Amino acid sequence: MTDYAIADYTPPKVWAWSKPNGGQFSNINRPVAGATHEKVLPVGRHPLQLYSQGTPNGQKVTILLEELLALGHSGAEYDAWLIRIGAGDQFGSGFVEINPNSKIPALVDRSGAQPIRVFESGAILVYLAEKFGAFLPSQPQARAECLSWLFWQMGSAPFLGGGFGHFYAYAPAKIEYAIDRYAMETKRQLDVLDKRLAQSAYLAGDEYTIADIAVFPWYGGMVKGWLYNAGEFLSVHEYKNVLRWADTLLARPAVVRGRMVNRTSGDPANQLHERHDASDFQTKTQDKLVASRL
Ligand SMILES: N[C@@H](CCC(=O)N[C@@H](CS)C(=O)NCC(=O)O)C(=O)O
Repeated sequence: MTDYAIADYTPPKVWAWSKPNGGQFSNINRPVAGATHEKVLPVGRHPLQLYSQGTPNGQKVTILLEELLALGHSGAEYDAWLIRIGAGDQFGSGFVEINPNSKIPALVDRSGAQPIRVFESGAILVYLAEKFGAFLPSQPQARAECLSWLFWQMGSAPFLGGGFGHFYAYAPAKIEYAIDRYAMETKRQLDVLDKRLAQSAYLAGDEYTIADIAVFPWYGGMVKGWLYNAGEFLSVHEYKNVLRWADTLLARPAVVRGRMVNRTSGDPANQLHERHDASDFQTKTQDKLVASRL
């Protein structure tokens, strides 16, 4: 027996896709993979072509690209094209060719003889860090620590986003059992990070790495109260080391720029829907584009 109020549901013998589930994003959820329509992806002039949206998963890649450019790696110049996931752009044939999983972010490196596609944000971060020899330590212990936290993020964030965020903010009903389960797990994960960041400045040790870049948009965003309007609910002020670390990252201009790229929500001054040139941050944010049309 349980104390939770849970609606009765007896699963049928075989599940069938009979109706949209009613949650936010139910219009793009399907039980099958593959393209729904023909759509060739645009290609810009830079060596790297990014197809993404400025969600936490998308921000990881744009933050790293901006950090690489800030270090002077001109080979990291990129075109960032907007894939509007709410409109189903991730199911266009061109996008599915570069990511059969139909999720942003996806990258094509056109700097060599043959284009190289990379999907999954963790794979993209490792690919770029190795290509430019930056933000991924070479010393075995620091490298192992960096990759451990990087893969921790890949395995953990779906519980924060797909679990907690979904049931707290997006599901058509507030289900106590589900919210309780994922709030508990999200708080446990924040405590894992808080204890780690009590020991060292960054996740892999003294050095800022792709592990920090991967974890920040999710867990930094959570302690800053940016995700799901859930800061108070999860008492995020308790995670003082995570907050200190998030503020350290936020003081980096590349992090600020990376958070703006392909972003379609929030303050228009912080939304740069597409980035094709470094000057776009000054001239093409949504506030400026809208003002120039008036
Ligand atoms: N594990 C993937 C997750 C990517 C992901 O979930 N992307 C979301 C946006 S944050 C998406 O594209 N959703 C569209 C959909 O599910 O159709 C990664 O790290 O790249």
